[in-house]
Parts: sequence; C-alpha cells; structure tokens
Amino acid sequence: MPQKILVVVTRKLPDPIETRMMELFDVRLNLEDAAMSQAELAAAVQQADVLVPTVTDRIDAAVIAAAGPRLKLIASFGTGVDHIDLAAARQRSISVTNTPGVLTEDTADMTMALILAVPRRLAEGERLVRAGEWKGWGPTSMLGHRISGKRLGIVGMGRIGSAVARRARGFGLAVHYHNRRRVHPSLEHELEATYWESLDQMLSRMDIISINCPHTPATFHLLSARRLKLLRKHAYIVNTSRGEVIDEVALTRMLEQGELAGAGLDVFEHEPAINPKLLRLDNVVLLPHMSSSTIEGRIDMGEKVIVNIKTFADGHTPPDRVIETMF
Ligand code: 8YV
Repeated sequence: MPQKILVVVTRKLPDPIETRMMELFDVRLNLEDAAMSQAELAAAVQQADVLVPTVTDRIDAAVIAAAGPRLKLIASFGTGVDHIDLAAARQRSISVTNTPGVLTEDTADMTMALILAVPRRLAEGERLVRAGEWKGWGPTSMLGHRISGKRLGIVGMGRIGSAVARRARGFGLAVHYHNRRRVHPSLEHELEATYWESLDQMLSRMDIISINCPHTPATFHLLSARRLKLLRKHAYIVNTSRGEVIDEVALTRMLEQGELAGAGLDVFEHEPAINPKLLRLDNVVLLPHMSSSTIEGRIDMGEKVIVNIKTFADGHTPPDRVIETMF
C-alpha cells in the first residue's frame, strides 16, 4: 500500500473534518487547539507533506525557508491568505490553496448585522437592559439613525461585497462601490450599484462604508488617516475583512473626537489585541473575528481543504490554488 501523506493541521477543526482527514491521511491534529509558535511551525514544515494553517498562523519567509523537501502544499483553512508569504512559497515551488466561496453568505450576513447594529445602537441597548438601567420606553430615548434610504459604499465588490449588496438592497440602501475593476454590467445592473472609480470621491459621499476587500500590500491602510478624514461626520464604517485595511489608530481617534458616527468591527489590526480606547467607546460594536463562524461554514471550509489536498496528492491542480497575481 502506498504511504499516506503527512498532513499537519495547526488548529482544532470540526470533528467530521478531523475524522475524514484521519481516514485519508497520516494526519497530525492539534486537539488542544493551542496556537503553534513560529519555532513549532518551522518544525512542522520540516517533516510534513502538507501544512494546514489558519489565519492565526504566520507562515512567513522564515517558516517557509525551514520547510523540508517533502513540503509541497500549504492548504490554508480560510479565504484570506495575508498570513502566508506567497512569494516565498512560490520560490520554493510550494503550492498554496484557500477556501473561497463557502463563507461568503455567512460573512455577508454578519456584515449586514453590523450595518444594522451600529446605527440602530443595538449593542448599546442590550448593555443598558443587562445593566438593569432601562427605565422604560421614552419618545426620545435610544434614538438611532434610519438605514433605509441611506447610501452604502462597498469597498471591494468581490463575492462577499456582492453578497452584502444583495442584502443591503433588501433594506432599502442605495448601493455604491469601489473596486480595482468595474464589475460586469449584468452584476452592476442586478445590484443597481453605482461604480466609483475614485475611492476618495465615494468616501466623501456615503452614509455607511463596508470594507470587503482582501488585505494585500496594496490595501494595507487603504483607509488611511487622510482618507478617513474624507468621510462625513455622520458616516458609519463596518469592517469584516481585515483590520490592516483601516488605520486603526486614526479611526479610533476620529471616533473618540466625534468626527465619525460609529463603527462595527469584526477584525482588528493586531488581533487578538484591541486598542483599549475602542473598548471605552459606546458608538462601536466589536466582535471577535466571527463573521464566518458557523458550523456549516467551518465544515464546508474543511471539506474544501480536504478536496484541495486530495486533488493535489493525485497529481492534479487543486481547485482553490492561490497565485499572487489574484490579489
Ligand atoms: C476565517 C477569515 O475563519 O477566511 C478568512 O479569510 O477571515 C475567517 O473568516 C479564518 O481565516 C480561518 O482561518
């Protein structure tokens, strides 16, 4: 019988995925789910044929340099690949795959939840009730802002951005977007979306901004201090992509000083650390990077990882191969 390939998984995955992996591969699981250090990652890639990392692992040039001759595939559990040095992997002829598509709807749902939660002060209201401080209904108490009829500016009209746009239309929002490339006219028509070639121009005219682009060297601090200043004082910003896309220090300062109405953040620049100043603000909703956290989504992601590994091991191009020029 041919020897099974050695697959090292860096975090605890859903049980059905781990069970299937044990059937198919010689798999090293992380049942305790303790995050691996850089040294442990380097040791893992010295022996493995395939590494299955997640967003919490930094697969940098040093880890890739430590890879043994057997390592041929990094099959990441997740869509974003900003935690992997793709150029270093390419130089070592190590393929990289991700899990696109299967977390689109879940992430868009959570984006929409934040788009509703911040202007309608949902978390603030919940805190008030739990603190036992609610004194009863009042005609001017807990007033938020109406969603319907407002302008939503989507930064990054890929799969997730489009799924957010579909939901937003149902809530009466006018959809605007900025993307590196204008999307196909049929999609623009379906979403009744207005394209802004200039991000600056779009930012200065929106009521709500949703960040849905990947984090790449080109989008690091895309929402820089200068660009954040273009936003209107009554605007809200929601981020379910990557913290690095927004200059978090500048954003926090503006929220503190009332130069922005509020923010809904599921991701942060230095996760899991959160700027303590953000924690003190009432007009922000802060989530622990959970936009794609559904059991269905996690199982689908695991299935994709398995298919990518199997296809690769069988000598074919895995369906979700990532190449640098995609980003
Ligand atoms: C994933 C994400 O859960 O897929 C992504 O890019 O940000 C998350 O929603 C995470 O990456 C798992 O590794």
